[in-house]
Amino acid sequence: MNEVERYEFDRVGFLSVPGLLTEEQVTCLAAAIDALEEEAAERADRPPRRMSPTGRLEYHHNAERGYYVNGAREPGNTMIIEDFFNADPTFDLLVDHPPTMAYINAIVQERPTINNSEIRIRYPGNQTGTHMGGQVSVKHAYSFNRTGINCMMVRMIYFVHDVGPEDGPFSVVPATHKSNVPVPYEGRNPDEEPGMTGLPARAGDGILFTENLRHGGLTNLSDQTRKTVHIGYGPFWMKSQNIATMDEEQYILPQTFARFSPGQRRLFRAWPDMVEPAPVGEGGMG
Ligand SMILES: O=C(O)CCC(=O)C(=O)O
Repeated sequence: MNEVERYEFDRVGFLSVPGLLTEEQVTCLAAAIDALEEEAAERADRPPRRMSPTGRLEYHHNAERGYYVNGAREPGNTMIIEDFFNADPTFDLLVDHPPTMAYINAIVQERPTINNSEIRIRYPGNQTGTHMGGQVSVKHAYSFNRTGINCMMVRMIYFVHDVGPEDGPFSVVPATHKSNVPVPYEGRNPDEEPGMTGLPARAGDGILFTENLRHGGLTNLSDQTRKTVHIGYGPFWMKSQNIATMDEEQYILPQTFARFSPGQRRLFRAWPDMVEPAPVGEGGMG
């Protein structure tokens, strides 16, 4: 994260990152998302089902492929596929992805881990209601201290096709990560909320934001389905922030963990790094 990016992220609470993915990565990810959408859409309303720990949403659980899906493939609706890392090794390229980690390490001061993984598929007519903004919860806090920017949960969104102003862009109310008073507006319609700004993006771009920022997704007015990958990060002690497994351990199948590199595994280790005791006779335990 360079000086300008740091300034802008602190000032407005988000950062557009052009060309975060290579063309080849975009092609592979787009194909993997399409394949998973096909399967998940067929199963989304079938058993086995699980109510989220928050008690608000019910998911289909594919235990074999290790994902949860909510929603439906139909106009006006969204389908959200959580824990997609388990379903296809293609997504491994996003785990310990060096350009992404350079940003995450610059804004999360404690050792960061991945706490959220969702593919959002937003069909024509759909919108994402506005949420967050200001001092909502400790888990999402934004602050600045002597070391610099100090975020709790943050997210990176990856774009695998262009999303224009009419295509249901991700949207934010800039600078609300520093709000001190509750949002005074009724309802959660992002198209109507004062200050809500759509952020168009190109295939390969990323958008980084603090969860403390008020955000949502404008109505998809086009006939193109919007498909994006969202990955959340935070300090190592934060449990899953996926809705289906909220505040539980991250849901990573043994076979997924087995194929990860040591660096990738560390991003799912929700405990502190071991501190080696000083050897006897060197002023430590002797
Ligand atoms: O992209 C959207 O439609 C909304 C995304 C969102 O709310 C999130 O990633 O937290």
